[in-house]
Amino acid sequence: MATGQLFSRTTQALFYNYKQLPIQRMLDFDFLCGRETPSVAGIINPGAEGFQKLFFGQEEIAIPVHSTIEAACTAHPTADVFINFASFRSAAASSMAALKQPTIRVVAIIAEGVPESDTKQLIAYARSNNKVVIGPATVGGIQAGAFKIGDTAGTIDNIVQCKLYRPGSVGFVSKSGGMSNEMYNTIARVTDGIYEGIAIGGDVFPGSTLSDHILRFNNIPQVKMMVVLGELGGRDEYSLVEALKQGKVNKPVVAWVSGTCARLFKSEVQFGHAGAKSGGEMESAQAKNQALRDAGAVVPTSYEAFEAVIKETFDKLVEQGKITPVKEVMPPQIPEDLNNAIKSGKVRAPTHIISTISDDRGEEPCYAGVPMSSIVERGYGVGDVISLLWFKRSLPRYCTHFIEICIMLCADHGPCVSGAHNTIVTARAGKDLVSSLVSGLLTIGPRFGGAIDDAARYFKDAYDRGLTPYEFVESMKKKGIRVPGIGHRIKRGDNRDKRVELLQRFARTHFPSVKYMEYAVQVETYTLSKANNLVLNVDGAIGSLFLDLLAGSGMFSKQEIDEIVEIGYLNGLFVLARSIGLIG
Ligand code: Q5B
Repeated sequence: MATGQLFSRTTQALFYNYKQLPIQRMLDFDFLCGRETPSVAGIINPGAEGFQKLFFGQEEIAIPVHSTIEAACTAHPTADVFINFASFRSAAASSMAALKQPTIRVVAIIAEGVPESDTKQLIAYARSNNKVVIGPATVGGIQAGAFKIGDTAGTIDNIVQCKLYRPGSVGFVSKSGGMSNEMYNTIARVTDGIYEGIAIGGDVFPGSTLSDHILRFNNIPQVKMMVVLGELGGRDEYSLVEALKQGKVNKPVVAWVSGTCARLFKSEVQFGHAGAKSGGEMESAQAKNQALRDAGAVVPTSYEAFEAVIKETFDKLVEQGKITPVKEVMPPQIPEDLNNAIKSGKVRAPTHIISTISDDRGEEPCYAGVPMSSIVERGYGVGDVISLLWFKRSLPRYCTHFIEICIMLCADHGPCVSGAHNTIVTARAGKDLVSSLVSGLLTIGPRFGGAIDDAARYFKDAYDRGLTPYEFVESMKKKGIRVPGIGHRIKRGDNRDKRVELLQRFARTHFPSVKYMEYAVQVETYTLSKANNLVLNVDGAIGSLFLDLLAGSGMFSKQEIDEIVEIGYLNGLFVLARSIGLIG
């Protein structure tokens, strides 16, 4: 890298603390400039490791994330700029750790409020080790067309407007980061643009000074003139005055020290920055402007006249043949982020999923249109929630009560049934709750708990077709299909399943009609004549009673009932219920 140059088109940085937006802005700037490699080589996110997906133009790239500064520097030995987005509490320690890495050459500290004693130590270490600190309390800096620190120069629109995607002839340094954005605009309007711009930060003790950068710019052949924006407070501008007096700067310097309005106040005023307060006459904007003028800088009479003198100086250099204004190039278009484009109404995108039951777009989630607060205020139970989320309607209380009874009765059936057995074995093998639960749930099928839907299907078909229990059972036998909902390994005709009895009692009391259940009982009477274990089991009881619920409640059309039975919702009741026992 040439003397004086801090950055180039191949400079790469390590970014401390994962901040998606400024990193993406750096990568967007890279793309705008036509860089071949991303300017962020790695991210340091204390305690985290892996990758972060970001865009480089239209392409998605994975930037490595490291948990320590040391690991990042080892992994990316050519990344020599450290961009520190740590808070003011940890910025000093992490900056010192970075400065101590042999591969790191420049450290930019963004945080405001870093203790002055810490900054002084950083400055001392950096100077004695020939390293550069930019900041603290800065937005950073930019080399046009080459490299940008974090949020410098703001949005892509602003960067394009200020022509920062290609180098111009002006070296710019200011204390204020916010004002540097303003100045990039001003300079782009009246010159061929910025070559490099640095905001040194508003603290009393900046890591590098206005004169450090002016002297550096003086050694960069592409920089033909310099613009300085100082501010009241501190004596930094006087080191520039000294450099000018000693003839160390041989390119035109246009300067303005802002804060001349301070004299309008009766007492001392602290402006935005920690360092922006005049400690005495020497530190006033007026005194510093005069000193710079006396030392040979071009100093306007007011900030308003700053633009005109920058233009005059630039035009003179063009006339003298010292500047050949750069040829304009068209930067590429940065693809817009989908979310932003949608927000601004520029594009529309189809949704991936449509949910007709849940809606979390408003202030509170809704279940089938019923806000959660109503669910609580109306004293709804689990049965009501199931009725909303599975059946998209509020069913009468006797229906939702029936659903709750099904869940309560099927919650457990001893440790030896397939699901419980598997869950217990999995848990004893040391697996976690979810794995143990799932291993049990996966046993639910036609022979264990998963016969409710088939029971509903076959009982409905047989009843609706007017088959006698005999015709139904024998036709099933011919097909080699066991009647779903009939048969149990333990229960017998003389040792009925209590659950079945309880469900039947409830339905006979509350349901307007139990025709399907009565049909199932007739089927059971016939199968029991064949073998004593061919009882109506709990799956068969729930399956047939749910047909009665759907048909008798008057809340479902015939088509909807056919659809529910065909799709198969009802095994879900057993899954839900048995999860309670398996988790226990
Ligand atoms: N036979 C349940 O079998 C069981 C027949 C049949 C006509 C039938 C069996 C069956 C249909 C599926 C069903 C849900 C596997 C069960 C549940 C929840 C649970 C579980 C728990 C809980 C029992 C002996 C003879 C053979 C067969 C004939 C059997 N079933 N004929 N229709 N349905 N049912 N599943 O006792 O002439 O000797 O060849 O598949 O409804 O899962 O507690 O464990 O809460 O956890 O082993 O209650 O019925 O009888 O297979 O040796 O058959 O009966 O054809 O005749 P078994 P098998 P044959 S409730």
